[in-house]
Amino acid sequence: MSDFMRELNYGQGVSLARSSVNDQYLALARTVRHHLQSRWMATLAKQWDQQAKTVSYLSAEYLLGRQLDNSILASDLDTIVEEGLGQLGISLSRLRAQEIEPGLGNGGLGRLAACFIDSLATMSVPCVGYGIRYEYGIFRQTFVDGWQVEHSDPWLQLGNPWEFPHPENAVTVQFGGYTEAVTEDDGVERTRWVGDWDVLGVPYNYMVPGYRNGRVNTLRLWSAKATRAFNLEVFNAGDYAEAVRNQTFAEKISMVLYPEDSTPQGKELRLQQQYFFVACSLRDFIDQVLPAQFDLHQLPERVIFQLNDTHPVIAVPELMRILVDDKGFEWDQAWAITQQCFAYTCHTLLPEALEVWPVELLGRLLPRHLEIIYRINDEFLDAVREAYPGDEARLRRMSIVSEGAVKMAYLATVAGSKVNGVAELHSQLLRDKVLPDFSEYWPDKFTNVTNGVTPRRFVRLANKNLSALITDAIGPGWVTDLDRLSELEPFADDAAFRERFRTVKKTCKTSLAKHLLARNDVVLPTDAMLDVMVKRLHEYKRQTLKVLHIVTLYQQIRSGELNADDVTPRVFVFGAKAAPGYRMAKQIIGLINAVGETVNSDPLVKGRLTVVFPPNYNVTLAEKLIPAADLSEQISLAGKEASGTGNMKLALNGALTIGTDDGANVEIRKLVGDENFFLFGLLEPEVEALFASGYTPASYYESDPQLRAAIDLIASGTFSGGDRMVFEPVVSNLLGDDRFLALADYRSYIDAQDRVDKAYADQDAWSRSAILNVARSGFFSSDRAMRNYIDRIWHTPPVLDD
Ligand code: NBG
Repeated sequence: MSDFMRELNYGQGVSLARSSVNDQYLALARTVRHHLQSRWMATLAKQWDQQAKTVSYLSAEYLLGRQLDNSILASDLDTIVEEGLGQLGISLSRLRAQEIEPGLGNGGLGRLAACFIDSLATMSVPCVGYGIRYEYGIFRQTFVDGWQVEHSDPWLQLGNPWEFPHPENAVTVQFGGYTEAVTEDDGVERTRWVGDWDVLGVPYNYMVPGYRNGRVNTLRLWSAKATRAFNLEVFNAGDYAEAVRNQTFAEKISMVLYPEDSTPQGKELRLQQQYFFVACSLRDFIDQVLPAQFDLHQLPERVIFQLNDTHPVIAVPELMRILVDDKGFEWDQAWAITQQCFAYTCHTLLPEALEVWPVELLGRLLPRHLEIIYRINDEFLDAVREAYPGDEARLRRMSIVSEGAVKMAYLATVAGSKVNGVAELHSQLLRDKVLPDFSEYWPDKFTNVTNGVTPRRFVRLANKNLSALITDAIGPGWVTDLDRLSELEPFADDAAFRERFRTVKKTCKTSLAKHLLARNDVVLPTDAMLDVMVKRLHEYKRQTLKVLHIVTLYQQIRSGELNADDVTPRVFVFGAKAAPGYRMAKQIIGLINAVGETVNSDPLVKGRLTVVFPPNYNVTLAEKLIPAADLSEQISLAGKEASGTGNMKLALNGALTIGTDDGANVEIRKLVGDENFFLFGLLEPEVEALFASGYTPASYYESDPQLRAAIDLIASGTFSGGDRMVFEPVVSNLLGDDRFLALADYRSYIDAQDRVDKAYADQDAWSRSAILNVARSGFFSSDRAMRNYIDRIWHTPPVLDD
């Protein structure tokens, strides 16, 4: 603790007596950070010595969650810290609560990136994560009268002890301008891009500690600064705003995270962000990570740039530009290298979510890159023409550039050595539906890697009680070898163990209740089934279907059809942010809150049905909520959810899933067994068939009295103070359009919920199923996902001790 006191006194410059909680938090963070720093240096030195192949993960988002706890856990300091602070009369949990989580991501895609870099560090595999240091992360959500209101997230305001700025390694990135042909000294004609304006990218390094293995990798996030921030002459002339205009203009590039999930935001600024961070990253990798004078012909032996969705795909023409224009490579040679250095992960199936950029915009912002894309496309189409002579329609379908727009997913597919989806079903549909021509042309290029989640954060840290129970039963090895959870299987049949498991669940609920009371002044009953639906708000995820279930139960009790005493007490917990511009999603948030308000205050259902919707769902809240859950709602329309990762976290924490045959649910069900999973809903081919035959949602409304009663109750204004117009958009959308087939799956969903109730009535059998869910979910570790990427795509061995 002398380290802590030194940091407090000399780092923060305060005495213990006068220190604020924030001072103490910062001092503790720096103390822990010191522990990791020597390991960080050693890891980098070892990787340098071995000139090891490195994963360069390019991702516009990293949803990291809080750093303090994870760093303490990774460096095995838990006990020392807790005891040491205790002696000083400081509570660790108070300091923990002081940390503002870096919300540099929207949802699953950003959280996945964070899980992956955690796993790579734990597996001693060299990795640099590259991304953007957004000044403002994902917006903070509050509710006003039940409606979402967004606030900026100034997460850096109180200081950030986890980052190391390196302005001396700043990179200049240019935009705009034109290209020209120049004859170089060697007499060869080359293209030169003359930019119009530029910005500086300043790197901020973050440590990514492996779990107790002495390894620390790097996450490098870029912050935009002006190259010439300040004009003294103009300032002296008195025009202060004009004097800093450049600064404002440049800094906006890394100012905010686009709060979109699954849909592209076709904004010029977004393209600027994308090019900004990949241009910085490629330059950084070549200049800083590789040795000076490195022969770039060998690049594929030293790096694989993993494209996390299409956001970083502009890196492909950027590497070509560097090789051809800056380094003087022949085009063919450069292309051969580029194709080996990239791989692409697709994270969606919604066609509207595949990024395209208008040719006009690309040409204006990145004229050289557009030329390069045209040439890549021409040569690619020549090859296709040769393979399929005379098939003009196919050429049109496969063209990277079409109708004035560049399709980034196509560019990534053409350039990547591998293309993968994120769950079996998703990869299949990606091959068959999204990129069929490409998978026919390059069958071996396509592969699957089912997502995973880090057991360190989402079990070991989030659920200390369950972790202790597991370790007690099978030893601590599961934390880095999650398959070993299978050794828990026999314990499912051990009555005493089931009892202990139930006690753990109960403890998690109590601690969640305490947390929600302090956080949101919400009272959470702890003796009911905790039925959890946490994820971004999206129509395809079908939060409305969940609402229809709640309203159905409520309606049945109100009408006397059901006796309240016969209903399984449930707490329905929602967590969801809606993209600020997504009106229907915001309507649905309003509806959930309105239903909650009515149900929670109706004495008729008191203690039976409770709706809880804490605002601002984030990683920190997830870590509290997931351990307490009994039931996991994974109810997307089949064929729409690429994978899901919340489903994995919930199963690993002993929640049973009610879900459709979609994304990774398919694999969860296969592994945990049908009898420990509540399946419902149309299968993906049935969805297709229903659309093909002409879907009429109103017919389901007409023919199912319970469904009709539920929708009528919403339409009647019961949840909106009698005002029938408030939720009219939701109702008319369901009855008139219902793109995501909520009404078609309603009956099957309600029936499955009845099965849930029956199963829950036998607590002992339920615990058995829950334990089996834990025991059989080891596959969903992100360590396994990383092994798959390494074997199938990256071929990056670990750097081990000699
Ligand atoms: C999301 C999918 C999820 C998936 C995560 C991580 C995007 C574009 N996609 O199903 O919707 O689990 O990616 O792969 O955010």
